[in-house]
Amino acid sequence: MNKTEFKQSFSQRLAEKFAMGVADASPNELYQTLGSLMTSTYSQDWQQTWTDYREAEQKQVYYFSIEFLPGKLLKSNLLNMGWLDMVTEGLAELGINLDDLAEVEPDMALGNGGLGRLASCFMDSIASMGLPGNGNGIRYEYGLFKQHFVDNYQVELPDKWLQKGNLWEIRKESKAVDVRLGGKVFMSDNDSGNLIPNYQGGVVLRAVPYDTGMVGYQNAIVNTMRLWSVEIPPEEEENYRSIEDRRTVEDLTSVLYPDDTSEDGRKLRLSQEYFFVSAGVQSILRYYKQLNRSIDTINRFIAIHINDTHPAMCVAEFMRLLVDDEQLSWERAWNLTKEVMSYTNHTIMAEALEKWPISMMGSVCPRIYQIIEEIDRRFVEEMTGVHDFDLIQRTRIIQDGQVHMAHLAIIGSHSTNGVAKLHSDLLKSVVLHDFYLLYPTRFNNKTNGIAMRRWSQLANPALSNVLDKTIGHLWREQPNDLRLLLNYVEDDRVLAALAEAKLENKKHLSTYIHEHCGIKVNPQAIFDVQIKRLHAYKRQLLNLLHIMKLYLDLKENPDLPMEPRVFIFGAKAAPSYHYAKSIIKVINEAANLINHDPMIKDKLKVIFLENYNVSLAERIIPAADVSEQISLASKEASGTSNMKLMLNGAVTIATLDGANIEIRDAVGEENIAIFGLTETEVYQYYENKNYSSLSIYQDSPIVQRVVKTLIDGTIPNIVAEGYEIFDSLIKYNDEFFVLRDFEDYCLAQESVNKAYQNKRHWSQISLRNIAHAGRFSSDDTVQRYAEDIWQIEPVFAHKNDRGVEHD
Ligand code: 9GP
Repeated sequence: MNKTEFKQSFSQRLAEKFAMGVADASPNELYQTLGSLMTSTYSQDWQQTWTDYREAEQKQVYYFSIEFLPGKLLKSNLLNMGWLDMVTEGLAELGINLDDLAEVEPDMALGNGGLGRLASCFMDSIASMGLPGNGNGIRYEYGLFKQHFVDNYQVELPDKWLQKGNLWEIRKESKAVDVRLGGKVFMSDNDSGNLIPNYQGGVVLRAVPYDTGMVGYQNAIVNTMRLWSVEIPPEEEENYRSIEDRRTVEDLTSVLYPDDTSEDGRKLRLSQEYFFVSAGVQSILRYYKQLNRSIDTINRFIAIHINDTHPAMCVAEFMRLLVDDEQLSWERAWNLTKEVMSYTNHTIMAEALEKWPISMMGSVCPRIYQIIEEIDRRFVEEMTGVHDFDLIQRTRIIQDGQVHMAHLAIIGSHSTNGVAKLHSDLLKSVVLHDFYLLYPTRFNNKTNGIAMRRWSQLANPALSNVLDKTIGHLWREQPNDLRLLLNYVEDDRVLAALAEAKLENKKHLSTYIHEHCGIKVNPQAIFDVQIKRLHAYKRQLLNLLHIMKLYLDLKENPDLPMEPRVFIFGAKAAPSYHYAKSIIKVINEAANLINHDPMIKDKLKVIFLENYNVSLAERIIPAADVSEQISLASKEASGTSNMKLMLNGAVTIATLDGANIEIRDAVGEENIAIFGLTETEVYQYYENKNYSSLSIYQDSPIVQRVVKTLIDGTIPNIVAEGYEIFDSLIKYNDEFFVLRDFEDYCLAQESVNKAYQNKRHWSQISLRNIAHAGRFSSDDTVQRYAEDIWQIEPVFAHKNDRGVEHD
């Protein structure tokens, strides 16, 4: 479609849909019109992609994830369709600003953070690499809560993202499946002497899929992200007369991560997990049976990926369908299951490695529990005599009345991977060491990656223009081409252009900050950014303590030679995570104090932006000078904001944790500020049990001075929170070694301050960071998954009527 045709089609579609012309239409009506024009255009490719996969009997991967965080799709779909420039211009000629339409789109936030965003980067990359892959998840009616600050406290409001409808999704009633929850199950012989389950009680619910096209980058491939929503089957309607009964059903896919502080919340969570697992696996088998292939070859056509432990029941559900429905022997079914399944671990934090009480699992999905018991029994039988008793007891699935989901995922699959080199090594040597002894060949590393298109081309047009002018356009398709930028590290014009692009982005962000926080910040200051979930191990507190040090230094000496700094935070705390919410309160109060202290002037500002989400990340990241990646070494599995910020030219202050290590290896020591304990030193403290935050506190006047601001009234309105945090550091021995790393962190900060004073040198460091970011493209990451784990290949060439060909 050319621009003239687009304008015609757009106006015609607007008239058909809303019976009005451009002048009368609201941004939402214009957005709906554009979206519908886009979906009707790519739906041909979507159908064709699917037909190609089926006809060629391509092996496909199904990526099961309880979280997806796509953010907004309008611009990214336009970019991938090859329409972005044409539509931007065409709309402008009609007097419409594309950005105004993009504003209207709700930010699709069906995830909490890194895990969900990674899943969405993968969806983009899988399609863009022409790989046959599908997402499988839950269509939550309410996404991640909206964060507001009231009296500087976090307050959570519901995210009604579906209120105005969702134009990207298609409800596919014909693809619905039934999922059974609760009740009891007894096994008995059928007429042919096979064991079959007899179900008593419980409920049968309808899982209805809503499919969203995952548009590949200018390759005419459109894959599917399938999200399941619960409905009452029409034939069951009469059993759900009361509003309360209906609400119990609807709750199943209503909210993301229901509060798991209560028994009911946890049960609901487990039900959600089984619901989307069962629906997804059933629909895969239904598809496979249409191919008319023997069930024995299913591993050659289907791969199922278990993203974190939440979908680990895929193992048991797949077994259920093969054994109960297809009547395969246990052994045949088990071999197939292991070949089909693979698992990624995303954290070493014990709280995220799920365990479910056997009583709860027995009541939510009794047949699945029986199957897990049998997997566990056979595991113990198989290992007995081969490995020692204690090792078997430590690795079995059912222990102390609980089902260990990570154990199920590892035992029932052929591949377990971590998400950065250090993390994968720690899995082998510490966290999952016992399993590594049992299955050494199953373990591998797949360092995370990011969808470069969203985080550079879409988020940062100013930088993209400089790159186009300097190294040509090819980097847009081949991010490794960013290395060409290294040829310009001494080129003053390029360095100045990069600095100018950064300043432009900082001005935009300053305007946003002024509009949303009422604070004026100086775009010439260092924009120092920490954006991620609020968690003690991520150590936003360390950042705050350093800010307080700067504040006290400035109060003592207002003429202190320092580059002005704006510290920017974006973070949501889990609603039931009290300590994290206290940290938010304290940062907000400190910000209020510092931002309004006339002595500090422009030298220091602290901005905590409300409601951090994908769209806000797209605003903040291009404007960042400094990227804070300061988790305690060994605790952050990978991190991905570190990659996004580096791609946008920010200089990283980092501990040697997660993917920071690979970033350091890529850019070299001189282009990153590393500080803090190494993972080995952290583990030495654990082994020797000799960490004492109190001694550090007593021995270091700086630490004392700064930590005391939590309780001595320096920061107002934080009596309870201040003591809570103070106690966590001093009385409870500082779980994440904040005080141990504090002085080293201050030195790293000082080195950044110094480096920024020489603008040319700073731009050179920034350039090197951009130039080396290409290796963190999720296109490469999914390619490695495809080759090593899923064994899937790109689809064959086909041409659509837009003339786009995939080869
Ligand atoms: O905490 C990890 C984060 O380090 C990683 O980048 C991300 C994607 O792999 O996963 C996060 N883990 C979770 O959100 C829960 O396991």
